Amino acid sequence: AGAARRTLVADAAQRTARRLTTVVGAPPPSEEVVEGPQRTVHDAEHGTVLPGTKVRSEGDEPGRDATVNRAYAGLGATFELLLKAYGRNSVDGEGLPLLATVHYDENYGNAFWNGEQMVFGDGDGEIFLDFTVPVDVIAHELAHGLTQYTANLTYFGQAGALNESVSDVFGSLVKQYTLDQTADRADWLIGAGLLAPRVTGVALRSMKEPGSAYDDDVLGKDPQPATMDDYVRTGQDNGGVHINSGIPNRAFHLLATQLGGRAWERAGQIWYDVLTGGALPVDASFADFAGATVAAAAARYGEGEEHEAVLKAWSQVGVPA
Ligand code: ASN
Ligand code: ZN
Repeated sequence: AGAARRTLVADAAQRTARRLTTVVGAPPPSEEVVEGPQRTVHDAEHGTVLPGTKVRSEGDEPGRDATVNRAYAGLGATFELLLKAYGRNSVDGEGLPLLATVHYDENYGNAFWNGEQMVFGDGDGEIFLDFTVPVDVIAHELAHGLTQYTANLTYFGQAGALNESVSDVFGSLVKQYTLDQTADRADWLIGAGLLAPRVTGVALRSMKEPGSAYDDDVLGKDPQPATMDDYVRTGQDNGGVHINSGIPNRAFHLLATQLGGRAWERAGQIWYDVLTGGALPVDASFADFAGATVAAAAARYGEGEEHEAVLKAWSQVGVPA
């Protein structure tokens, strides 16, 4: 069954009807049935043992811990974008259960995907607040799972910066989808609301204006370049994966705003097609990725405005496509 034919069966009555048709020997339904997310949120209780204590399972009512509830909702929002926009059943396409741990360690100023689950720190309250606050940060971590199960981009150098950028792209798209924002109305920030009040800055990163997210005594200045002219060669950060991701991030922003409308529709579809298309090498360079987006745009939409806009966006950031 094609992606468009998948259906979300939410209510028990339909499930019962399906069981009954099976009992009387009717052929199984030809459509793949996606049941919805299977979320579990655990609490590390400020330790580092994973996954920690289970505190909320799929279908449970919200509890008293807002961090748990935000993580649960963020996993749901990411699952929903993947399903509704791209017909994908969870990050692996096969209904992978989504597992998150909150309250990881003491004053932990980060969040990550460990290859199997998401992990969120509370921040120290001085520089970072709770990492479950921005939905795009939750979706960013989950998108590392999506990349792992698809293009599997190596987490180093340009491929690593593409891996990071893909997480920012789908992180931002989940936020835009949740708010039903068009590309021109979105803030294109990653981690807005995450910086403590005393930090001079607005977010972790800006896809629209890389390098402008913060400029602070403690954090320093946002090191992201906006074009290849300012590409950073460094041995830090796996070869600058969180730095040079500014370049493909801005290419996506330029494409989405050039096309207009909802960014997860055409721009997001092109990026999703590249990620899942099976033609991208795991050690892809920016130019490899750019070329793949041009080919994906032409394959899905023909050589019209989408194809033109993709070529223009990469040229604006100095990447040959
Ligand atoms: N929050 C970071 C990220 O997801 C953690 C890391 O450096 N991998 O990119
Ligand atoms: Zn990341």
